[in-house]
Amino acid sequence: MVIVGGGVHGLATAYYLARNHGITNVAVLEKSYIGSGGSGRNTAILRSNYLTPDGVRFYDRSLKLYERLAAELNYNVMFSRRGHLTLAHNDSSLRTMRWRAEVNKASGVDSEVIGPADIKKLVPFMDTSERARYPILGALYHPPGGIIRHDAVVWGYARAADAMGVHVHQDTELTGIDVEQGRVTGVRTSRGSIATRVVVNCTAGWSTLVANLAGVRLPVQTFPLQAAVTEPVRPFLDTVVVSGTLHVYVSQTDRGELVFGASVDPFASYSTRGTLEFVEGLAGHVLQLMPSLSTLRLLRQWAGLCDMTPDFAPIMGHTEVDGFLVDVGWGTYGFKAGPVAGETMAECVATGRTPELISAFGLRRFADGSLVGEKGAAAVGH
Ligand code: PYC
Repeated sequence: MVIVGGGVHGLATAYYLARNHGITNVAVLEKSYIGSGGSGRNTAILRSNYLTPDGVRFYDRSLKLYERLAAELNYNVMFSRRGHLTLAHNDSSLRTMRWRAEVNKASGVDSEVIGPADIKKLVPFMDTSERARYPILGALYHPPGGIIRHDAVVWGYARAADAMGVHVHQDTELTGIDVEQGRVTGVRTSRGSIATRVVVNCTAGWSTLVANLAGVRLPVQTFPLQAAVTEPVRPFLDTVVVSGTLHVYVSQTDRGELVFGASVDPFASYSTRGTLEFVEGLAGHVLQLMPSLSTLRLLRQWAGLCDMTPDFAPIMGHTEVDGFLVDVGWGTYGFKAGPVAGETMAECVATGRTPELISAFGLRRFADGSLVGEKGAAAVGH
């Protein structure tokens, strides 16, 4: 079978096909180098504190797979459980945090709403006083959340899949998908053709273009999401902090750098260039939250592409073309879903059945009107 996209989703799908189902006749096609797309362009935040029961169960499984990934792959992916705080600066976000906490707890996921005094204990340098320009009323605290080394995740899955016989073809662009009488028969690439009955679209940014090659239309729009990193400083922040109201999230890596992100860019585009407008907005918001960071220098910035669906939940599973499957539409949630997406897509391909964990995420839901509604769990505004 052929997997399109050599990011964490494609490589994890190949790995679980081989490991869980003994299927090793698999080619992963990557038009650039592995991890060059969204997998290498995110802020590596892991969490499962979602809003819908479908989302919570799904991301909880991913977090559990991430927690044991280093041991499983025998590769140091630098998983670091930090605790994850989503700040509420007004009554309506506090209400959403309470809602999320209850849905999380009902699914056995550790999350609770805490007040300013407890936030201060977790992040002592944050201004939790009522004098702040945007006073903090409370936060959703999610102890299992954390960060990981995203490149290592990609390399670990690729190495393990390769060791089981999967072929990873870098610098190989998909140029066509052959469909005869409603079923996939092969693919064409910049380096030759492959006869196959199964193609899995695990791309981000290009997911609609790849689907078009099979004649499948996806309800997806692509937006850049920018991020930036500072020079390294002594460790002082061991929690992931998110403020949806101020459009900012921040964590400190093991190297001491602060990694920041904000909202998606306001225009649909395939651009992965950083903009001055983004850094100016980011700096303003960060300093409203943490004024003491004003002397830090930004080292670099980057952008990844986010494929947004109408309900902010992914599109996974079979399509109307027999043998053409999709694992797309991840918006700003893709990296943290890599392991569970790989595990469930592999099961879907190997058994021909849709696993319960992804049954809510099928493409048909847009025709049926049974949407999932995961926008309230976004780290920042869209
Ligand atoms: O969902 O945690 C998140 C996130 C952070 C950055 C982009 N998405």
